[in-house]
Amino acid sequence: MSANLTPEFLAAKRRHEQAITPEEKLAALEEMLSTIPKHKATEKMQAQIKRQISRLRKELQSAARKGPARKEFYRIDKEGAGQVLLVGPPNSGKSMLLRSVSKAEPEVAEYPFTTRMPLPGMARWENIQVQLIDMPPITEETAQPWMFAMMRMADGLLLVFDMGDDDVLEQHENLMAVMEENNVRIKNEGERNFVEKKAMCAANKIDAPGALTRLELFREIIRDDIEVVPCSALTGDGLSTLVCRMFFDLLGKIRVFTRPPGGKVDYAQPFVLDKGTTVLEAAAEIHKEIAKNLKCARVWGTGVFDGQMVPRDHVLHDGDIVVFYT
Ligand SMILES: Nc1nc2c(ncn2[C@@H]2O[C@H](COP(=O)(O)OP(=O)(O)O)[C@@H](O)[C@H]2O)c(=O)[nH]1
Ligand SMILES: [Mg+2]
Repeated sequence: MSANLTPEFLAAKRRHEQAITPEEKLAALEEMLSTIPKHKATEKMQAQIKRQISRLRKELQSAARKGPARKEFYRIDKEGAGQVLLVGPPNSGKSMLLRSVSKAEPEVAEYPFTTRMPLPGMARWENIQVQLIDMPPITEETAQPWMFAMMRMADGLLLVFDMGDDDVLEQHENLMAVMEENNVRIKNEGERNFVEKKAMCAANKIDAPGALTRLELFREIIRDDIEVVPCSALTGDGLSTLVCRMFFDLLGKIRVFTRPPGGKVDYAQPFVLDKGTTVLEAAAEIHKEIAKNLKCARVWGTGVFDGQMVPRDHVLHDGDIVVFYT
């Protein structure tokens, strides 16, 4: 049965799909109702639109009763080695990336603006854990203050771009412009005058036709201090590298293991520390009492011979095993 939907109706329907606020959705639904051809074939649809309208009106009324509209604000408690926000244009594969590296199940779809709210998931690789937060797309039209507030709270940003899209260079330029307008800058080791965030880039959809050529062009325009990791959320290529690089480079972490004198090392339970942490600082992070009474330590790992006695200011490396003596 053909419903003979008009272009006006289809345009309103598209607006509804892309609407983010309840007000925008309501306006689009009302337009859909007024433009839908009124005949037998569309009765079901008409009824459905009416139901959606009345539900939204109710929602808006009860929100209004609760006083002046509260500014949207989200706070997601940090877990794992650090919190990394997935930032990018619509459809670059942010949600699919999160699905592929964690147990979180954000909606993935080929139309834009599927994601409306931040959604966390834990990316795991071996004993590494990084908290990722899926976000709505960031564009001139959709940017909202809460998105930049979340960027400021995060430990790092993962810029996700679509190497399958011919517009990727323009999308990159737009994203940088919108972030700049909202006072979020990407950290440059040389510049110190701004509130800045560290960022890395996932060059996603590397499986798509022509992606490798676009990747070359993309590398030419992206700031050269931003690490680019080619990957595919679809095939899984590059994802373990991505999680590792986020841990070591973006968050700047290392894993250190301790062993009670005479005991065994538990490799599943690393202590996650900042790069550059000394033996004394590590002791303080692990247990205040140990640091207070620390006499010396032995280290197995990088730059030492096995079990070497080291001073308290010895800098630890990823994978080091430390035995503290108090
Ligand atoms: N070929 C390919 N398609 C992908 C990849 N990642 C995501 N997609 C597709 O791109 C579309 C948008 O994905 P989604 O995760 O919803 O994008 P988001 O808007 O950035 O969250 C969906 O149709 C996905 O199936 C990828 O690595 N390769
Ligand atoms: Mg999404």
